[in-house]
Amino acid sequence: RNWTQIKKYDDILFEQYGKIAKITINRPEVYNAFRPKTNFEMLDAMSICRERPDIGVIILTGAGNKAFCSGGDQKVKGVGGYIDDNGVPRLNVLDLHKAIRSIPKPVIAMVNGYAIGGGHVLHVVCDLTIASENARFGQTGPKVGSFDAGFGSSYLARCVGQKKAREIWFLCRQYTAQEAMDMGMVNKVVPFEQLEDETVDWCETILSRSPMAIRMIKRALNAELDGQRGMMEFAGDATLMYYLMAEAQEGKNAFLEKRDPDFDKFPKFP
Ligand code: 1HA
Repeated sequence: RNWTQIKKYDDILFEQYGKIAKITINRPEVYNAFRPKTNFEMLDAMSICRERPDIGVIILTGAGNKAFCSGGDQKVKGVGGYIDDNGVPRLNVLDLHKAIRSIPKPVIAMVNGYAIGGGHVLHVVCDLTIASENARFGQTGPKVGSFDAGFGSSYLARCVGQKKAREIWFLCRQYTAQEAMDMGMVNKVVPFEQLEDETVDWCETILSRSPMAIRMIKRALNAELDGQRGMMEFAGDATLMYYLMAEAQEGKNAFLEKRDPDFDKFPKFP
């Protein structure tokens, strides 16, 4: 498969194949742990994906066959966060979580190995997860001095249930891909050699569906968990659809033409 580079970065690869974008954390020497720079680069790539009409779905993965992502890079963990190039402590992976939730296109985690700690949260936050048989899942926070009480807890519990979510966080054990699938946090498990083919196949099926319908479903499923912020995103898309209607155009045109709007001519539905 011929992936072409969209933009060059230091910590990630950012490529495209047809309407599919692929973001690959490219730090295999630390099992694709992220540092602040990695997250800034992924955020930049996500905003490019959001803007580009020729991209309909995004794959998130890790380089190599050992790890999807092992969470925050413990070598740069300082006091108050992960230290960036300017000495500022950051937890900017949380901004990536927000971007994954809010982009109106599906984001698929292609888990090719360990999804551990903050790397586990990353796959949880994605819309779908496809894993290879060698993948391993688990949280480590309470073992290494951390926790993610955001989507890494609340959305995890929506996926696997409250009891399992507490088990995952309290015990910090590792789970096989099959166990993760049985729990409801993985959509499909395939042999490693088939991982990309299977993921691209899922992407192409999604791409053949109505983008607006998929956008609204993602918004609605998010809104159920995201409170006022989720309603805002959902409502924003309702406004978008209203602006596409002649009824909304009539209001604007009447204002510009300095006349009263005539909304009577538009159909009323029961
Ligand atoms: O909790 C949060 C946050 C919460 C709120 C807001 C923001 C957050 C942001 C981040 C996080 C976190 O991510 S906390 C959790 C941090 N991550 C971990 O605790 C996982 C650490 N890694 C492991 O447990 C294991 O490495 C492993 C289960 C993934 C693999 O084990 P294995 O097969 O025994 O390999 P290992 O030898 O341990 O690792 C291979 C190489 O990768 C090692 O390098 P080497 O010593 O050979 O030079 C290892 O140091 C490196 N490595 C692995 N994970 C990390 C790492 N280096 C830096 N940071 C890592 N996370």
